Amino acid sequence: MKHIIAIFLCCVSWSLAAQQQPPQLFSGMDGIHFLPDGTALTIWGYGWVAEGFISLPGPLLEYTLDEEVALNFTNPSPESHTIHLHGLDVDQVNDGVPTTSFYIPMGGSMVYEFTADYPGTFLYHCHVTTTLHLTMGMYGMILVNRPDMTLFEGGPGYDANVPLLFSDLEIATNLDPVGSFPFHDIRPDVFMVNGHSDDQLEQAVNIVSYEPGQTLALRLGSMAYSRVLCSFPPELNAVCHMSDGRPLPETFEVEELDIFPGERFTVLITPDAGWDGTIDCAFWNMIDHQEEDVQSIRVRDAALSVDEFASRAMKGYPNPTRDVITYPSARDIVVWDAWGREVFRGDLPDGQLRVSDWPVGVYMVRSGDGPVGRFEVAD
Ligand SMILES: [Cu+2]
Repeated sequence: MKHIIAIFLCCVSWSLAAQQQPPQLFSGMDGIHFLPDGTALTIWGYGWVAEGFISLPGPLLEYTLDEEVALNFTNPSPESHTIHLHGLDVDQVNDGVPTTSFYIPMGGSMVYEFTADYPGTFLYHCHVTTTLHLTMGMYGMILVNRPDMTLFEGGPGYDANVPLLFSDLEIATNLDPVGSFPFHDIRPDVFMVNGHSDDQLEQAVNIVSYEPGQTLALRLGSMAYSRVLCSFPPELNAVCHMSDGRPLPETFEVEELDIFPGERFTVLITPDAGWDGTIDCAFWNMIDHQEEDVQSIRVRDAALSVDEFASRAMKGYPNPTRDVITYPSARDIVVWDAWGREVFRGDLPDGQLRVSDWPVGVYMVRSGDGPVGRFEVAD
């Protein structure tokens, strides 16, 4: 349930903020992304100005059907960027393709304006030297929701959205973007769902939880270089209703779903009570058709106990925190801030990390060579 609650909270706080002043997105080229082993990798990407850091993927942008959207964007980074609104029916000047509209140069700001006139699952990405800027991390997902929680007019209802954005990157490119040419040599070696891989997907916050009888709308989209093949176990009762932001003429029960770069699908699942399993997503290289990796999205009944699966995650309590966070393992602790700067290294004799004078933000923590976790210092 935590995952779903987090999504709801995100929507609520966004819409409250929108009534006062629209939030502002920024682009940056000095972001940090943590691989499952804790290695910090440079990324380019998007973040909220109010939060001040770049996330991978970029922030989820959620709008209500028929909303007149004013997407504020500013670019303090040293190169030009744009926001291409992939799949949305916007006019040419707001489409973010620089050759037919405009670049946002270093120090520039712009408002992208459009009407959210179709419900569905969409994507956004930078359209400047697209191949490079994409693999560096400049992308995110857009949802346009109907207020009555149906997928489209006359369509089925659902209880919550579950955004699932597939992507990949090549470590060598992120370490040396200038040396990435020619682009067709880029061969991804990190494969992600919502920016997470491997053990990170097992952590509680990334598990898709459901209450028996609930119907979840999986919002699947791909920003990967790879072809992504997802397998849906029959216990999920998965039915595909939408493709690329439009209702399908005929729905179909999903066992396997191929998602090619830039595609989106909306799949409703109503999992059987008590089920705990995975949607396995295979990443296939598009050039030589080799299967490179499988990432597993855990789906589980919210009533099942939490401890059995979260043991590999570095979990502290409470999270978010303002004063102290307590960890079960207390030796050889390293903490980084959202910019990848090491802010703590050492043991915690009483298991307690004191953060009362730390800036508000997201931090990564690792114990020895063991599990990696993430916590938030809140206001
Ligand atoms: Cu860019």
